[in-house]
Amino acid sequence: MTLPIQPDRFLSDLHTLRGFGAAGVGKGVSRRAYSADDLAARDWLAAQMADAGLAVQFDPVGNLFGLADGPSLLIGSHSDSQPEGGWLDGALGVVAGLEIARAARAAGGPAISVVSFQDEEGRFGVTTGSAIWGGALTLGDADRLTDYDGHSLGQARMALGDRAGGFVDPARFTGCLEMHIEQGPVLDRSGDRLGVVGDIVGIRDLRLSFHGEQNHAGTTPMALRKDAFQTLSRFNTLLNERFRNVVTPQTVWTIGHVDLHPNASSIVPGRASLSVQWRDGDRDRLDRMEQIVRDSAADAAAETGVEVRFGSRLGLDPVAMDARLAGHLADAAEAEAPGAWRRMPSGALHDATNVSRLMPVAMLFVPSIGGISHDFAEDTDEADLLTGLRALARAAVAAAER
Ligand code: HGY
Ligand code: MN
Ligand code: MN
Repeated sequence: MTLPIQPDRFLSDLHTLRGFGAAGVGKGVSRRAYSADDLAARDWLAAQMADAGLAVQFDPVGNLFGLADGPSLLIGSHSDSQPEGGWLDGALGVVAGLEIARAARAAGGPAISVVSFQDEEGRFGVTTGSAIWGGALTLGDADRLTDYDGHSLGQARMALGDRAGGFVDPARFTGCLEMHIEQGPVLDRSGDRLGVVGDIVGIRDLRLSFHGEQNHAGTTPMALRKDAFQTLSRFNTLLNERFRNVVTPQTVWTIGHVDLHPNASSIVPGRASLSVQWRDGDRDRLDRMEQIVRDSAADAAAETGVEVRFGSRLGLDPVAMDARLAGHLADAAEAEAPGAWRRMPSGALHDATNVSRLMPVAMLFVPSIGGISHDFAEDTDEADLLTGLRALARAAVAAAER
């Protein structure tokens, strides 16, 4: 059976969703979890789900479900964004789920439910909303996580108001499919139109801070300084040197957030707060890297006479996708893009990692132009968005038939 998906409606909905938090140049968005734009986007999605005949349910963290009656296949992703994000990261998978659920209902089956997870982009944690639903993170621990402005998740989710209901029972779903932009260069460079994900890498994300001595930048002799930025710089040098013996060409690590205090040109910085994140497909390597991070921070602090403090540390282990569901995606990819698709790992994290603790799950990728994502410039050719939608719909029918 072929579902009566409507490409124009799907593209129109993607553009409408992009209007919530539209920012920057091109098609960029800024729709941080729990912001007014995020909640407005969720309310709009909830209305589309209701129009599609799905029962709308927000859970206590703001994960939004559109539920079909009885056992169903779950399709979705997330609708929050990075501070400078693209219009497709997460949104593509949610809107594709919505379109397939609508088409399936019009066709009289199969039963498809839709989800938009909350805070996948880690304002507070790492894939926070699905991590809580999947059991990787307790709601109590999550509530204590803070963003870079010091707001806690517990405070932020009060903005849900009376939207918040109970958690959805995962047992009602037979499995889950997530479509996503690749967010990397592999498909764009190879010319393949689709990617079927085999594994998703693991991640560790650690916050730490160096505490030195704030002082006058003109009068404080170099030998007497406790400069938190110099410690940070030394830490980064040690890290890159020491990682060399442990990493593979696929391993990645990033110091993506730095807050220097008080951040003024005539003041020796007294404090540097930062995030260190690393990703790899091998759990043991992730653990060995963590030891190097902690040792390098301690050594850099000792060499420069400052104190190091370690803060929250979050992590998700590498996971494999379900072979049966990935097989349906591979069959669908071959049908929609004959000879122009590949199996590949995911270097980005996805809600699918957490959902895999609850049910079989698999992922489909479409190309990212220039391999660019987590940037306003992120985009994908319309033809590729539609090839992805058709393949996902085809796989959903096959998965529901078992
Ligand atoms: O960072 C990630 O991999 C995801 O896009 N949140
Ligand atoms: Mn995403
Ligand atoms: Mn992302």
